[in-house]
Amino acid sequence: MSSSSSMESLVLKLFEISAVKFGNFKLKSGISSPIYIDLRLIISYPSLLQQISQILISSVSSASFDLVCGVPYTALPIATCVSVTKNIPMVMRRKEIKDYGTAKAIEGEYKPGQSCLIIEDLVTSGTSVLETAAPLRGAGMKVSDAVVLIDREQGGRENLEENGIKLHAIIRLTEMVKILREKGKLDDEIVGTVMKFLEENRKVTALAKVEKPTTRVRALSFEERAKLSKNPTGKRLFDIMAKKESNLCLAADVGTAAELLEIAEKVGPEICLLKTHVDILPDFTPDFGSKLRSIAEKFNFLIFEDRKFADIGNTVTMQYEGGIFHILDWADIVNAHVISGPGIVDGLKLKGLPRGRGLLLLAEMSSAGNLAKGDYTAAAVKIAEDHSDFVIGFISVNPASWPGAPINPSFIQATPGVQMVTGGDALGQRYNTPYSVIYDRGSDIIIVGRGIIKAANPAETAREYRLQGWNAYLAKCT
Ligand code: 5BU
Repeated sequence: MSSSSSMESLVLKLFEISAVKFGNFKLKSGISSPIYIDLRLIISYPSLLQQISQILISSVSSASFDLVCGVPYTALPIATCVSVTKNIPMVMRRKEIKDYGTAKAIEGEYKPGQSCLIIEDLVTSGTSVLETAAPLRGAGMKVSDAVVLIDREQGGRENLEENGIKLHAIIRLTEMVKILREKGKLDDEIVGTVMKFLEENRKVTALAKVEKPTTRVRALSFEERAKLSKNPTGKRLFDIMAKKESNLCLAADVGTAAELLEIAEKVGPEICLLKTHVDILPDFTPDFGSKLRSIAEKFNFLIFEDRKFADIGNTVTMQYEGGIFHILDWADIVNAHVISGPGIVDGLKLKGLPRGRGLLLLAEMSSAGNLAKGDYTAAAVKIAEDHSDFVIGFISVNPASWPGAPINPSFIQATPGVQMVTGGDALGQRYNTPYSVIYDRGSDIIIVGRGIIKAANPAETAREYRLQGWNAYLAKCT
């Protein structure tokens, strides 16, 4: 830990360059804060940047880490200075992946098993550190420590601790305020307002943004909603989610049936649901369904064939039951477009309900420019309500934005287009993060494909997605 005089000079310098401001600031969420910190400015003051980097690195033993990674963007120059000074290689996490085919989530060289120190300028709830830790862990790196310049003391330490990360903070915000008061930079009134604000905003739930809207209604738990579902598969899914503490669905879009069964075994403990596209498997055999079902029983997850039925009722009865795939025999859940009208639900229900199966309706889609919106989405909700013994919920993207939201809680919302970073692929897919899907957009289940199956360690990455999805759910229920 550095001496108190060097800390004082640092705080005064930050105040001088207006990296710490006092007044009345409207935060993104709309609430007013009497203090605002913006450390992006420090790149304009090289000696200050150097001073900060020196202090940061002296607070942790450099011998313990193989790599450093700054949380983008503000901490990147700090991490660079630390890397250069201590001769520790750096990796960078991309904030956005524009083109999945060419861009990587992590830049730089690393090996699975290497330990990586996260460097951040300011920690509030810990969300941004966790968002950086997740893809690093997903790539096989060990993340156990984060060093930050300023701790706003709003739950970050506890939230990181819960996720296995020890926080090393150089200075707490309340200490900074005290130093500025002692040096005559702030009057007692400002100090009082700021301290009160910090006190009132002390508890920030993991992954929740700093300022939760106070009017928010607590979401019902999955246990409570299991009781509301009128369909046995809907009930089971809620029960499994609650029991396994998982709202993660794996989109198992792998090349062969053999690979699918293999990944189901690996990721099984982390998921509540496994989604298939059975028509992409070149080595499909009639025993595929029973093999997958025995893995599903072993790990207690359900099977969802993403068949996206779209025809008239009579045709879909045959497509559901017959053909080569006999989907009805092994898939607990299937889905359908509502383009052809309610007859499609009647057709599928005729076969599915006697077997206790459930149906998800496609109310929205994740791909750019899709037409499932507005009246179409509302029509899907109406059809679901009219068939709530068989329809268990929706494929959706932003159910919180639907008219009359939140809609009937007996319905499950499942959302594809999820990765640790926002962005998209080259063919129109669009990605949101687990937190934004579950907390901001009001969904229940994150459906993740390439984010897991293309990871160096799918099981470990699935765990990260599960924890992110689950923490976001817990934040809604409190
Ligand atoms: P990804 O690799 O996470 O992009 O995979 C997403 C999966 O979800 C993939 O199997 C799609 O077929 C599926 N999906 C989707 O991405 N968007 C939609 O609107 C619907 C399904 Br419906």
